[in-house]
Amino acid sequence: MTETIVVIKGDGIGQEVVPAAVEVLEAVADFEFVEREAGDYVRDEQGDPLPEDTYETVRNADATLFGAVGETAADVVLPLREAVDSFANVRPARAYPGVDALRPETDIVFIRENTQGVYSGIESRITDDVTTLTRVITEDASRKIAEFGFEYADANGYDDVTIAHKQNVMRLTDGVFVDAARAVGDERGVDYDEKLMDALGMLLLLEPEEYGVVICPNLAGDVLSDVAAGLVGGLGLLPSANVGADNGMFEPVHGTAPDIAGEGIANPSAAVLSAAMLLEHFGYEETAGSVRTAVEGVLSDGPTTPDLGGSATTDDVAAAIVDRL
Ligand code: GGG
Repeated sequence: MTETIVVIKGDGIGQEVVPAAVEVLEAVADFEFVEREAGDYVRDEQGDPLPEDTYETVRNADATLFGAVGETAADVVLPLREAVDSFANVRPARAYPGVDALRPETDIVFIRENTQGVYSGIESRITDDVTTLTRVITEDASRKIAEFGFEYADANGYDDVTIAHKQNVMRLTDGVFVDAARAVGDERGVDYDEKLMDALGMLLLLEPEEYGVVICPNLAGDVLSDVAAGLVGGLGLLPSANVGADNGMFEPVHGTAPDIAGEGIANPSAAVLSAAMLLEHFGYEETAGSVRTAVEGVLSDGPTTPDLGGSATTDDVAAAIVDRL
């Protein structure tokens, strides 16, 4: 069977790194690619950042490869995660040989709850002066992400599982989150650790080697994974998978990088590593492994883009990865 992959480049450097990832996928697999549009520029051109056709195509495809969007993240990324029925956002932050990482011992995977928390999309303007945001946390979704996180740790050989929360302040919502996650850990009879998410931000910098899998509510996962990107060499290195039961969306953790967009020098590694996660999603483990090895080889031996100290273009790096395949 030929799987159908929707390709959405989005804004800024999404336009540059996604074609690099598609080039790599074309070199190793036989997918049918269908291009669709979304993002700030689509809002500016058509009035709607996420056309109905894009949403439906993503919903009915086998998987989506997504780049980045800017101001329209809430109108694009969140509905698309819902379209692929994604409950988990997997964000590995790993240091690679040859990359000048602040903390080369970092190997942490953030398992981010992908549907709730302050990203539930319930905001109101009460008066000109007063706005509110509703933070939704359910036991069901918290159990589901914890089960996924503990299972991920077990399947991928991580001994350290940490539950991140802020239950001392958000007593009810994070109370439900941490109680559900604890219950899953206890039922499985495995060791786990708990950390207040703000303290964890500091501890990741001081002792990243102490952390393996971090199970966290939505916003905490978004923030902490960017912190960890700083430990391993920057956002150009972090891929992610929005995991659903039968569908998925794969996107670099980075945003649109307007400061370098259009220059052709964005690091495509995060997008290519996201493509490797897409291959894994279909069970093509060996092919995913060879893509990862090719990326690691290029990160180690070059060429590299300016964010990693080199002078190569996005296309140079993509070509070097494909050469190794
Ligand atoms: N590919 C990453 C991207 O588009 N980021 C925009 C953003 O702010 N996303 C919010 C999120 O990941 O929840």
